[in-house]
Amino acid sequence: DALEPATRYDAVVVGAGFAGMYMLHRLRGLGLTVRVFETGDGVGGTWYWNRYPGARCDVESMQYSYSFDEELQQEWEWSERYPSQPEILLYANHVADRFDLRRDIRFETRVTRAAYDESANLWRVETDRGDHVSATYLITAVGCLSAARIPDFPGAGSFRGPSHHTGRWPHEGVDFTGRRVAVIGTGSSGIQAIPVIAERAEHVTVFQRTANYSLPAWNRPMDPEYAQWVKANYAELRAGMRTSPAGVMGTSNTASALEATEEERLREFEARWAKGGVSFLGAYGDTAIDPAANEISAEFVRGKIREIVTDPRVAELLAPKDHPIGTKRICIDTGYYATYNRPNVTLVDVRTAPIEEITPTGVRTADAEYAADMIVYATGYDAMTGPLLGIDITGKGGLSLRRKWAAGPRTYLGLMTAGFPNLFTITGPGSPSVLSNMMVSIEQHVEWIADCVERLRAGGIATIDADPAAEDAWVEHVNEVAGHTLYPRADSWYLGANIPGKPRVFMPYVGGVGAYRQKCDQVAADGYAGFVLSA
Ligand code: NA7
Repeated sequence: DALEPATRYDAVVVGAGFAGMYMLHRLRGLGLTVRVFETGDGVGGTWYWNRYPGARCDVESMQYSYSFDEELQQEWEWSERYPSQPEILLYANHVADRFDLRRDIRFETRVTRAAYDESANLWRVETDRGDHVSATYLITAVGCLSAARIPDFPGAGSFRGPSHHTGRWPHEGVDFTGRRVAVIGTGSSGIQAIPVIAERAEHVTVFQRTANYSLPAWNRPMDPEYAQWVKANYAELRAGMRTSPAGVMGTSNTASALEATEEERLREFEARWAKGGVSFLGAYGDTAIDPAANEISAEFVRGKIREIVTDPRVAELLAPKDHPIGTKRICIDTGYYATYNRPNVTLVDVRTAPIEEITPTGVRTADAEYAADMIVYATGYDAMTGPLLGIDITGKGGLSLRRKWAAGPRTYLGLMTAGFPNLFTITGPGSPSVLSNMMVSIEQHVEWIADCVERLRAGGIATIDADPAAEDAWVEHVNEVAGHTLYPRADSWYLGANIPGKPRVFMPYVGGVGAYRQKCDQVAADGYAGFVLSA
């Protein structure tokens, strides 16, 4: 190997969000030399980039944190029921300090290429800063919603005012005072940002293509007694989360909505609505699989929207009708629907009259022009595959990942893709990741990968690769399980439907994090069944 020793690592990790940080910590614990590359100038990933007003996690604070270190989980104090972006970023930085992570992270550096060198059994990694390093293991921790996307609106470059994507928000913040703000997009990001922007801006025009279901967060200061109770019972509670369907606390009923009486349903729905957050979706066991059962939940939420929003025309526009509830990632809001009762907020339906162009002074749709001083793009991401395919990755025999995944991503367990030995993808497509509490999924993947690396090294195994047959079977299984649910009925980013030309493939695994963990553990216990190991 002609490379200098300083450019040779046991492992390269791409990304310093929660996945990359923990991966670094675990690999160090095994005595490996590790280099992490991170595009941002700090840790935190999603929470580093998403600094838009109102940005908040939709998983509760006490559940959205690492569980791997007892002292860490006992010492950290969350101030609210749902954690705000600034507080999660503080937490990420606290973890980086506590485990002295930064010394192995190269910031402001994007990995551009990674090629597997078969003769040396090494990954050759290049960055936009001219680094050339090599590593036995390449581990991507690039996130699932990190490739921000602004639709290709004609004239976007001509707009005279500032425009910002929610996922690339300026660090110095944005002053909305006296501004007329156009917000495009009503997914989680738009739904969180709009109420906060509306409090400050002169006027907000919201451009909605698809109405989304949003549930109230009822966010509030952390109840210290509750926090104490959770901390005292963390071991048991975390164990429950790991084996649950979505990696969160709380109870999901298995009963059918169709078998309950109207009165029973109302009681159940009202109780869960009053509790707040995702618990509403757990009211009945058939919400995600039976259209009629789903419609009952959906109609309850529409009823709430009609109660909250005073203008019936606006309420009807906000009431989602074209996809089953839960088939696009559910939104959790603070005052979203009520915001439309403000005199300075206008809702524009761009389903019937699409945006045709951005002009120097605003947004022009098929039937009107709306003046704006600023545009906020809450238009989402090239989810799951975007960040991976953003890197030019080539495996065995020069096979490029972009070519291999041209018809959609193919992985075994979302952990590896055949033909790319020793390349692990944390929360990759084919894993439950985005359908779960990310922290739980991240920890599971990191621990599985660390374990695997440890066993490979102990056993003198040079490479691990997915067996193409096992990969085919897994891809088929992921598809089949999704096909038993209502998920494929929505044009969601789970399906790549938000990106023109992206193959329509259901990417996450809907089987649940508990069942998935069991499967991964079984595979490892069986000597990595479905993987090919070579000495
Ligand atoms: P999402 O959920 O992908 O939302 C993007 C929004 O932008 C959604 O309402 C889109 O409408 C809208 N959009 C996208 N392109 C257009 C065009 N061309 N015209 C009009 N409207 C458009 O992204 P978020 O950032 O809100 O949330 C991402 C995830 O982060 C979320 O699921 C949580 O897990 C956290 P569409 O629905 O496609 O009609």
